[in-house]
Amino acid sequence: MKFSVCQSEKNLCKVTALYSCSVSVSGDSKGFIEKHFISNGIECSDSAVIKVSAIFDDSRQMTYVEESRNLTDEKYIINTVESDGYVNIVITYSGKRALYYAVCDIARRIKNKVLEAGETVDYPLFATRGYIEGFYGTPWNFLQRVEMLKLMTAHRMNTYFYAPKDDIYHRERWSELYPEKELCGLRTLVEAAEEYFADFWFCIAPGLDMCYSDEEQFEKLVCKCKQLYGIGVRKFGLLLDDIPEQLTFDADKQRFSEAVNAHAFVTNKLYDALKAIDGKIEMAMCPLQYHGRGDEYYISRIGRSIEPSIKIFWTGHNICSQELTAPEAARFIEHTYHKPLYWDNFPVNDAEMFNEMHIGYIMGRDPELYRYSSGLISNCMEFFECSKIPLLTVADYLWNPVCYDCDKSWKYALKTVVGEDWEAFSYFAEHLTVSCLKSDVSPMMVGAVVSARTHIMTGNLLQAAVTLGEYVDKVEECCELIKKHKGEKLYTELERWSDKFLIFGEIMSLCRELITSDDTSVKDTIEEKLYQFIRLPETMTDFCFRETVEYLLSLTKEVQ
Ligand code: LTM
Repeated sequence: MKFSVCQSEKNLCKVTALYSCSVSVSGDSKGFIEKHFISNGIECSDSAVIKVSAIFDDSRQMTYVEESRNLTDEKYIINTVESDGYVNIVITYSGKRALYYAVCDIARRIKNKVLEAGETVDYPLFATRGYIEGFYGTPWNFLQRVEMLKLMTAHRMNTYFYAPKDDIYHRERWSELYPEKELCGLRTLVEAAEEYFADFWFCIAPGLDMCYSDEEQFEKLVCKCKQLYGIGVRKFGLLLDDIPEQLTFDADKQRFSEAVNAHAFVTNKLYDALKAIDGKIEMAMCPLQYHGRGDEYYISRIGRSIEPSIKIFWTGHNICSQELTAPEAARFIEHTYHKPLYWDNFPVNDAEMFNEMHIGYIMGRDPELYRYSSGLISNCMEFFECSKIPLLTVADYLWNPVCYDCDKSWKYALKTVVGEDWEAFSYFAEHLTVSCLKSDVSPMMVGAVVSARTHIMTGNLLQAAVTLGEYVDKVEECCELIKKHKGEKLYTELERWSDKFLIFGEIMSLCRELITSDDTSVKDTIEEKLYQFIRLPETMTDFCFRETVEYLLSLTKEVQ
């Protein structure tokens, strides 16, 4: 069955009253609403033109989502009426999280000047929507983690998994308790997650050296979880990815014979131990085999052996899957008796992907996936600022995968992260969308060079120079922007790629010149710059860039 729209919108029309980034709040939830308006950059004053109030309603119509047959506390209605120069907004909400989302939603509409009169009913389709710090590389710091929580929850994600591979206390020295300093950082994070209505999951990865049959080691595992429980953690992930495929200890070999039996044993045992501490604790696990068809021996056996309420991570057909489809998820369910919790390896760019920068948008995820999964968690890049761009598109997809529009979402993400210069920046960004999801990139450049080549082939060199020139002007503007912002956080993370892009810009400018000139020094400089460009390992631009430059060089050879 196909849905055209999930949420409903009635009689919407653009509000015409004068905009200012200020609202006047009344009613029981005044303090709560004001706090979150302010944290979203909206001022609150009693005399503002936009008046906001809220009504709580947890009746069935406010808590039930028909498409997913789920009850939720995230559904809200925004009613906006414009009269006598005032705009009255009434929020009806089913839970505090829904009210928080409604306030963030209204704040966004005010800031982007897209406030509309009428009624909007809104709710998510994916139940679990979030991201995981699960990459290899330098972990984010605690300030960054809080900042990301704020940004992503304001865009209606509800989950964060803490699992940095290079936090030594998460993996390598899993059996040791966190020292006070790190524990204090984690406590701040747990508190921030609570403040922004996110579920915080602490993950532990003992599989590199744990002897599963050793009671003492198991006690250490529980002890570590208790330490985290002490600072407010109520959700735990046991990660068994990227560990030896065979059992290493004789005691384990004798007792379990196969790794899968040991993994099921330790998962269930930890689950029981955590439940004994607090019945409300929830658990997720990442199996040793976390990608594939979903019907293989290991994954079927682990799924059938562990408690049904333990969530199982799954990255799809591949470690980094180009597509995640509903039929594949259905097969996983059939064989494991669990809905997959997608660990989506996008935008992560660690390991052999280190020359790629993934600031594109999410795509290739089935719009119906929410029906066959318990949710989707996006694995981030160690590049904190850059991760915000793809993650914002993931947030959009997860809230409403049926209506997700990747171009619109990407533009919004660029605007939000880059600011007013986002359009100029997009001339650089479009070259950085190569990933396991997407191989065709640089659409603006491809359009310009294809059209310029057509003019050259029909003998219209002047028109070719004009066509290419329009694009080159934009690239030059973009290069100036990159130079101007050098040293800023986002641009520093991008430096390896922007250095290469600046050479690209120089080559493009010279190519424009070459079309109408027969100066051999231009040609020599292009050859030199192209050599520099090619030698840099960073992945950038569609292959037709090099092909076009070489074509132009060969062409002038003939002319001379
Ligand atoms: O994907 C999983 C479950 N584990 C690791 C991640 O930690 C890593 O970031 C990604 C991408 O390299 N691949 C993995 O196998």
